[in-house]
Amino acid sequence: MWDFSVTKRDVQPSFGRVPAPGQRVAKSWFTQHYGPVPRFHPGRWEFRVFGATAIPRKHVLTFKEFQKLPTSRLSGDIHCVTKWTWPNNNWGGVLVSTLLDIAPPAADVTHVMVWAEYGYSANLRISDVMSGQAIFATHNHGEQLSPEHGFPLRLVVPHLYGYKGPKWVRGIEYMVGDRRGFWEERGYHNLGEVRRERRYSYEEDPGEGPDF
Ligand SMILES: Nc1nc2c(c(=O)[nH]1)N[C@H]1C(S)=C(S)[C@@H](COP(=O)(O)O)O[C@H]1N2
Ligand SMILES: [Mo]
Repeated sequence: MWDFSVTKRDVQPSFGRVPAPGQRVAKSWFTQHYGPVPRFHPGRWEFRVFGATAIPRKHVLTFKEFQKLPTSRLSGDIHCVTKWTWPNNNWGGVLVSTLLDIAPPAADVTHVMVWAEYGYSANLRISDVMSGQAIFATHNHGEQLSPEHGFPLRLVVPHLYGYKGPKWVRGIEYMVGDRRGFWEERGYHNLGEVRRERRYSYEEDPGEGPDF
């Protein structure tokens, strides 16, 4: 049983607000990524939905087609495992759940891999992206994302650490089992929930706890 007294840190029940467990609020929005910032080629850009789709075919959307998808908003922080948090965001874009409705996964899909430029990837449980708590963001506070922050498209999943939110997203793969993504293969936690401080897979895991 998860007992909050085992951690010395000040665990906030509302992890969506800062301070989240073990985090500090940054004074400016840092950029954090591996490798260079890719150039955007609108004519060549496409978004691929592939893997275990309900209808056994690939869905490929051009940038124009992607821009016609129904948009939504989502507020939520970026929490980097290195302990900075960038709060008070108002993301605009396409909810992952909207895309799941438009290009449904097969019934036995349990996980997704979100793919980005240069082969960056992050694996997520389907339950983490299903019901409107994850967004393929194009905007923050009504402004287009800058290239450094993922223009034209990035994933934001506020209840998971930042590495679960690829910048420069190019597609989603539906999976019938789990596979580790880029940072998950390199020691970052496979699940990465902020409220449970699941940062690195070699750290002692507090185990399953209550949802609050
Ligand atoms: N393509 C790509 N996306 C990425 C990363 C990366 O290395 N490559 N790093 C992740 C990490 S560790 C964090 S904390 C966030 C940071 O987002 P920001 O640079 O917009 O603040 O981006 C995530 N998305
Ligand atoms: Mo990060």
